[in-house]
Amino acid sequence: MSLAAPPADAAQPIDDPAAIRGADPALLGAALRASRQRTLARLASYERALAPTGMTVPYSPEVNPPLWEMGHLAWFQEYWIARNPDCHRGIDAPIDAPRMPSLREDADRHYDSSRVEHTARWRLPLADHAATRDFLDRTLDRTLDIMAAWRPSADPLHAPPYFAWLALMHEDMHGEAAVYMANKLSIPLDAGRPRAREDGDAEGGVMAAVEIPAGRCEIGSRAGACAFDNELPRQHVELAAFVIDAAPVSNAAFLAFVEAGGYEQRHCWTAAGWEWRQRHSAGWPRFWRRNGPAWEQRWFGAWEPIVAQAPVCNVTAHEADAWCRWAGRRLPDEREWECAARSHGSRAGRGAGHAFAWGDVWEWTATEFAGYPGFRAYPYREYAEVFFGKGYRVLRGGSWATQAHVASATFRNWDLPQRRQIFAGLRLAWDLD
Ligand code: AVJ
Ligand code: FE
Repeated sequence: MSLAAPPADAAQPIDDPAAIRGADPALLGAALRASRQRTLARLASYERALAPTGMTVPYSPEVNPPLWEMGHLAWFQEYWIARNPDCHRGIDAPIDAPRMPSLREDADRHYDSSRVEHTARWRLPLADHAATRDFLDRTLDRTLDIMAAWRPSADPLHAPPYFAWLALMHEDMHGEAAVYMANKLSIPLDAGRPRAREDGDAEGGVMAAVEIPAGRCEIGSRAGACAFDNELPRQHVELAAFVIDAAPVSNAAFLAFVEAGGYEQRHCWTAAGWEWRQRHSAGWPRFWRRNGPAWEQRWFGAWEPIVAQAPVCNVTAHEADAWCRWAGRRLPDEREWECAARSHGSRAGRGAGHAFAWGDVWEWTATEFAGYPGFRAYPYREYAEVFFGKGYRVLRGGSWATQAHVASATFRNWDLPQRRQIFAGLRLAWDLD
């Protein structure tokens, strides 16, 4: 290991998705601790806002009960690490080995997301705040003990404690969920905002686009290291020439569509999109409102002026599709997005100066979520496969609320096209002819 100080702008290994995917037990232990600090800080904000109502929130398909989320984090980590008899085998562990008992007798009954369906989570006799905290603390202690005692196998490819990485990614994905749920529920939270682009024009258009010539492109993750099953197998794809914008669509550019009456023009919308728009009487994005001549956006309960050069956020895939039709463009498919991000992008350099800037909002793509050719579910069967072929759309990139070590050019996120609680926007692509 080099002891030279890294340049000031270089990502630390703990923040670097590639480094964390090959991390040793010490770094993963430190990362799990740091993520837990963030989890607990958010929990404290929820406590302040929701204690008067006993930590309950109204039912919505877009959120989970906060204490269920917390118990689920503890359950997940314990299930894959302390309770997993084959944890030490990392990526070679068999999937179905019976688990050792949990610290909580109700753990599998209450917190296993594949056994407890979404509406049932509101009806469970859940542990209270103190007991849930205790479950979080004690399961993390056991994980950290296992990391401290970890003996890497002789084969360096099999050395990484895969399940510690998986639990880390899981905690951070739920960490972002805690942020978007707080935004939806108007819970004040010390969180950021998508960053405004510095090199857009006055209307919010961006000056440059990236031209990708026809050819072969590699997508997906390397087998053998820590990766999600849905990123495998790595493969070559043939793409026709296309152009993709250098940045996501801005609020100003989206507003032009709103003010041109785009939400009233049937021809801008797909059939499913128009049905959605009618059902919700939507006239603009969910968290916007008009205030005299100005437009405002609600962030964590506070109304703020819309930032023209910031990317539009919290739109559905239906709205993204409609904006594209109106603009005479299309959404990229996910392979185009990954190809552009790999060859021209960098999340660390998001904002000005990069040919392909990403990482401030998730970006809807045109792709329906499915396995790559040759997909094999492993090891967390309920992570991705159960969502294939059910109308979920792929999102790429990451938002300002995505923990740095989660967001990589290969990472695939997904949600239903009508969802708008997540920090999702869009980017335009078009064919080159
Ligand atoms: C990858 C964000 C779509 O929230 O359903 C958390 C992440 N999976 N626990 C989701 C996840 C299981 C997943 N997304
Ligand atoms: Fe989960």
